[in-house]
Amino acid sequence: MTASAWRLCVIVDKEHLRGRAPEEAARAAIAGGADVIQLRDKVSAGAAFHRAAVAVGAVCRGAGIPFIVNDRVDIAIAADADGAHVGQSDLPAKAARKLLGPDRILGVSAGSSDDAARAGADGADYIGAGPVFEATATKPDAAPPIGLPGLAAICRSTRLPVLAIGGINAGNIRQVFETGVAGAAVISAALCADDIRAAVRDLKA
Ligand code: TZP
Ligand code: MG
Repeated sequence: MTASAWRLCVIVDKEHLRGRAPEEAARAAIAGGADVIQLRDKVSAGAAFHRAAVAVGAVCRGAGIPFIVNDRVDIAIAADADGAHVGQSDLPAKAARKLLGPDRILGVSAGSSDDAARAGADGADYIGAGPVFEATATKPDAAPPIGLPGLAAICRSTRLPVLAIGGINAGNIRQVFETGVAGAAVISAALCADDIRAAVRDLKA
């Protein structure tokens, strides 16, 4: 499945697991209908991040769902993930592409059409666009929200599939999809729920 077919990406974020194992959260998200899983860990040392990547990767592979590692291209490759996702202040997209090779998937965050154009030229397969809505506690360093008009502008400016991110929940996801995005990515709307599977099912519906 290429990124253009991803409707819902669930980001399994170490800081929002509420005591659950990352692979357990991934399994529940997949059961609810997640099309792709991304593992994000801003706090652990490399050993723990790698361990989690291997465990989540095994769950995704077993379910036939693509698995992406956030930030750490080295861990994505070592854990044999399907790809990596880098932000504007991470390893530059061109360098990430060089390490990933032509076949692994590269996602790049963009807050503007200029960012998206550069990402495309540097080898991105998809754009993570946002934050769309007011930053949640999941990303304290998030830039100001681009809003639905900003998201629509990015969608119009690129031929790459766009995954919207930032403050997306079951109450606003319909509007998000009206902008022309290929899909949406969520952290809290899935992970902060008591029942991840049910929350993801609601988002998907
Ligand atoms: N990048 C832009 S906003 C964001 C990231 C990783 C956080 C998204 O988390 P949530 O809880 O879905 O708003
Ligand atoms: Mg990053």
